[in-house]
Amino acid sequence: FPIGIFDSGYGGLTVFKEILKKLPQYDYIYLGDNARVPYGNRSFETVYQYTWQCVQQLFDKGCRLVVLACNTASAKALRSIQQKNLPQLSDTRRVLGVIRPTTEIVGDLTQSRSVGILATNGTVSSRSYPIEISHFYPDIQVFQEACPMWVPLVENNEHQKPGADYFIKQHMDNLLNQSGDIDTVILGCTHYPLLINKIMQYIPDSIRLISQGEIVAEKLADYLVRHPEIEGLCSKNGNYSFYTTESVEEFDKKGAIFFGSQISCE
Ligand code: DGN
Repeated sequence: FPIGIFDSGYGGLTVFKEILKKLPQYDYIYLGDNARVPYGNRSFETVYQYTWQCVQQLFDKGCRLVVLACNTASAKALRSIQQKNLPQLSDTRRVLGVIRPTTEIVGDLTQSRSVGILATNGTVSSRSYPIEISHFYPDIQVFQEACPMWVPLVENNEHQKPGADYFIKQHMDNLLNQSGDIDTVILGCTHYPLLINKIMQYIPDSIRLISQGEIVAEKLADYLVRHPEIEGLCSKNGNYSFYTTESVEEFDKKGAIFFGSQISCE
């Protein structure tokens, strides 16, 4: 069976790209819910409904393991899917998110024990990052900043233009003004790795920026080693395909910006 990768749109392609680099031997199906993106400002119930519908689509296409390569969906839908939906299914299905893998390693990265989170409104208001980090590392202080303008900047391909600087500086100032001790900042949204060069212009060199793609890929590889009963279900032909709930032409065009190479979507 292929491994499913879900995102509200294009953003998860930044994660999928790294998963493919690390684990090229498996088959994958990527699904972007571009018809209903962005999820960032939607309620818990709506994000849960949309995410579960898409996960079911991936199950219908044969996936037994699905990665929610979206922070907002991981923050607002993952727990309900794991606790409510999966136990009702007759066979083994697993759904994983991107927040847990990132929070697990943050304690190894920060010296000052002060960590910043940049994310959508939805992820910030869910408090998933501070809650998860406090489970693993009760000594770490977490400071959050929601950056609602950043996803539209990237989606409209404006993120490398001068207009983007205003919004990037504003949010970096807001985050760093919360504490002078922050030495590690997590890019807690799939779109933000595309802003990394600009973000670096507005922070001191001493601050480390963490993109999730590689971390999620690394943790997925670990997961498959630790769960041979799931790994054994995954087909290994190195094939992958893309699906969107919106325009195929648009996905091929914009998706390539996130994925870094040509896409042919269904
Ligand atoms: N993929 C979403 C996330 O990582 O939070 C960003 C896009 C969105 O739905 N707002």
